[in-house]
Amino acid sequence: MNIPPHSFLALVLTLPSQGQTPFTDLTFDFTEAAFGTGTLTGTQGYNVINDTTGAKLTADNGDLQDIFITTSSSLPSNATGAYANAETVAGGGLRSNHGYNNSFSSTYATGAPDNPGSLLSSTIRITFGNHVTLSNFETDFRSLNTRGATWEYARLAYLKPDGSYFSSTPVIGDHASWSSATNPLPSWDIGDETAGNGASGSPSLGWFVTAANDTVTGVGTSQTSSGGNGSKEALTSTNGNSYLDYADVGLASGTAIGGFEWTVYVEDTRGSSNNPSRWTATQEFIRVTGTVPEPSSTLLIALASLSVLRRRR
Ligand SMILES: [Ca+2]
Ligand SMILES: [Ca+2]
Ligand SMILES: [Ca+2]
Ligand SMILES: [Ca+2]
Repeated sequence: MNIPPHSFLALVLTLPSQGQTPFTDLTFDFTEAAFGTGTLTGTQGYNVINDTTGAKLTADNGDLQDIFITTSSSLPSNATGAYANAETVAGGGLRSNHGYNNSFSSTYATGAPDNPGSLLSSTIRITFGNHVTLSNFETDFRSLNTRGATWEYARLAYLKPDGSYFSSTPVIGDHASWSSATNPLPSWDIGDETAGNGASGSPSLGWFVTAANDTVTGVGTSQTSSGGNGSKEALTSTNGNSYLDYADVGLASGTAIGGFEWTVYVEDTRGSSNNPSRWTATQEFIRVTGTVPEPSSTLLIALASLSVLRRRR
């Protein structure tokens, strides 16, 4: 090819902008072949949408990766056997496994107090390629705020297109402070629970917490035990349905988003006589509406091609 670079650039810039192709309610439950099964580490990308037609792919067609999943965790350094990891499972779902693998006495050095307050977390962040724009995102979970000897709770966040949060991260604090923070109950439109026993709902734009804390009883004694599951453990009764959607977090219909992030926490509220405390929480599906590709991608791809062409000259 013997086109002077400037002429080629002019040609690229005058190409008509490629139209955007809408897709509606594409649902992924992580059983799709692209996701595979097994432990996730770092960031992994998946090609699951046809970038031209907007259709869900059944096999890799070689175009761009559309969904990216990033996993991370934080473990208390004083708690032997604390763990957190994430995996895609064969039956479907994106699961976090987290907890304290050892009995209390094998977790801490001799003399550790009841309710040591150690906190672990497991974070899963889902984002999308630049060629994907999103105008709706629905998702569902199970086992976010489960009863047991330790306190399991979760924070869920919609992300702006640039990956930031819509509002600052809600503060939950430890088991005791959350009890006082939610007594009297906050004025959330959903999530009212027993006064003084924590609460679940949307504390601020883009955020939802499942953080009832009467899931554990006897905190401060030598042997805590199970209370009841949090009322939003599986996001039932959330504005007329049983999954998370824009209405649950104050986002207007059609709001552009860039992704979603969820973090599950376990505060070690155990007493010295407790056994191991192991947990899971599972994202069952995501359902997305939007377009491919974004308006500028034709130009970006063309410019990338130009760059390749120029290197080859
Ligand atoms: Ca794709
Ligand atoms: Ca759970
Ligand atoms: Ca809902
Ligand atoms: Ca549900």
